[in-house]
Amino acid sequence: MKTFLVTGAVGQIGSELTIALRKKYGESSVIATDIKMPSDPELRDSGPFEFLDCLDPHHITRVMQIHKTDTIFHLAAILSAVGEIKPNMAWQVNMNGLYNILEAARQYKCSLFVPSSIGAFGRSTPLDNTPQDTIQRPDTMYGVTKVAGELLCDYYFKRFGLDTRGVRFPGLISHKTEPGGGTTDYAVEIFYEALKHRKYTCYLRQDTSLDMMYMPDALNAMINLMEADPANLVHHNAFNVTAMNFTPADLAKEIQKHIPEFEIDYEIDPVRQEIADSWPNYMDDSAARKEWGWNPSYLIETVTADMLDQLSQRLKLPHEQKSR
Ligand code: NAD
Ligand code: AKB
Repeated sequence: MKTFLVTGAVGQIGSELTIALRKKYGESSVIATDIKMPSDPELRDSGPFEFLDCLDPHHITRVMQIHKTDTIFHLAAILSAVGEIKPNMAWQVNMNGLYNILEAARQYKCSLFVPSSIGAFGRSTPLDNTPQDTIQRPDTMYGVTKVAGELLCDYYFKRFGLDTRGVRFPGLISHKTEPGGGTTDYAVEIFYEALKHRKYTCYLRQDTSLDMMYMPDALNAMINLMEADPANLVHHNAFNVTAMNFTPADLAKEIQKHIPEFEIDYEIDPVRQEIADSWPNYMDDSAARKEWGWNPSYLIETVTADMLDQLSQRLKLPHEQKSR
């Protein structure tokens, strides 16, 4: 029986990945870890949880030894917008935390999944149909740590034969756990505000095009890549993956199909707008499709319908406020 360890398991991705792994591989096989205790009862009660700071290398190896870990999903990180407010913390967690995890994975011969991001690109990257292998000179601390992380994971694969794998995720949309301080968070916030107030003030310009993905597709990407036959992988880390791209105006229009009175206006946050303008409009993800069969299911129409449906049930909004 394989044992999985998830760092940052209380975050937007980890809270759903942990449950998905427990459903697939068994509840006791997945050790959720974070520096925050889980408040979601499903996450808290469905399997083991360990308090684990990825900045403490001895604690990482102790937890791995106790649980005889085979595979790590390393999700502990500081996202782009918070990273610009706290660049020092972003460096500490995203670089030193990753280094500690790589060393522990090397010591215990584990497979390791590490997500990168569209944030690993910058203004000098071709922003349309962004190639898999291209110029990467990001302007943010988040981006700097993501590029360095991609290179470090490739180094451990080439130098030590460590089975490191990863993708460059776009903005992720989900209804379970709210995002942790990124530039793409508007694409989640907008659904809460549409249901609660019929109005949303967006911090990005209406024509800001960014790649996006619904969480079920992101979970499949992580699990399928880790299960892929290594003989088929030309790349190992930082596969471009995307499912759709849209602007805030496109998403508002889609929401209006369900809530006709919904209104959007714009109050631009210069920091997040600057970041978004330096990220791809849309990426070429053909390497992921070819090497391990990446094939997303959700588009803007299906994401919008499902987000409104799931959130209106969970938020227990009065019936007349539910999406139609
Ligand atoms: P999140 O902010 O929601 O969660 C991160 C978790 O890490 C939090 O629960 C936090 O408590 C934990 N953490 C912070 N410092 C820690 C430390 N020192 N030790 C242990 N845990 C610590 O982030 P997320 O959205 O779930 O992102 C997970 C990964 O996926 C990150 O590497 C992120 O860059 C990447 N990613 C996310 C997105 C997205 O849209 N969510 C897109 C691209 C890439
Ligand atoms: C962020 O906006 O920081 C994340 C990401 C795309 O990496 N959602």
